[in-house]
Amino acid sequence: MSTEKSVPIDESHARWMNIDNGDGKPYGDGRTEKSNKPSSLEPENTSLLDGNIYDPTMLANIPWSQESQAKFKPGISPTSPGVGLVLRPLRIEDDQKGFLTLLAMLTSVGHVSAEDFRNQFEVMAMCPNSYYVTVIEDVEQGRVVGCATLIVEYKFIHSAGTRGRIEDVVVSDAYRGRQLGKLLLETLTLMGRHNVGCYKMSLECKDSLIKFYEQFGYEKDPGNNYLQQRFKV
Ligand code: 16G
Repeated sequence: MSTEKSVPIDESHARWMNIDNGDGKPYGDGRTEKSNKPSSLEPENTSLLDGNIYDPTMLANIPWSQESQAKFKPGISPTSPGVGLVLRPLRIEDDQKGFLTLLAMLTSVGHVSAEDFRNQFEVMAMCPNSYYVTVIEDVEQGRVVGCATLIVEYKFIHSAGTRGRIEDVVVSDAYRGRQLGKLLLETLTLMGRHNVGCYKMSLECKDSLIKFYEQFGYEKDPGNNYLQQRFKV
């Protein structure tokens, strides 16, 4: 996996994007009329990434060093997250495995139909190398018990660099104490830094969680603030 700043578009994503769409330009973020969607995004073609939101080999290629390993007692890793557990990209059927219920432990999920889930999944999957929605599944239970997302933004600044954001980190209450939040954070931070080549990574969190995120190198940026406004949708 490349550690260069510019992220190569892997072949499967190039096919998702249908880059060769006639005018030589890639499609946008997919929020276009259905008729404008590349044919590779039609439901029968969701198998291009075999139902995954991103290429699972990304996870096998994370440089899990001694330093990372030292943070976990007992030792776990992206490829070995614990007995009966698998760490993997979000899959198109994960709404059936409690993914949305898990997110509801973080914030309001609202009404998301099966079609809404699928549409949103496909929009994300066709943005190349951008939405690394990652889950931990309890395979025996067939339930998603933890999740976190690395979102990559493409910039003109910083030598046309990339910035990573960690979003929507949740571990089911029943699985607390198994280092799963730590595992997700270490995995996605390494992925953003080494595999994607982000020049910066950031996240938003409550005061009570600052200590937790500091373990992975995140720190307050004195003089900079997080501003927001909210809209009724
Ligand atoms: C937290 C999450 C953020 C999520 C937000 C939802 C992390 C690191 N931060 O800030 O990703 O989007 O909560 O809260 O997981 P909201 O519904 O109030 O925006």
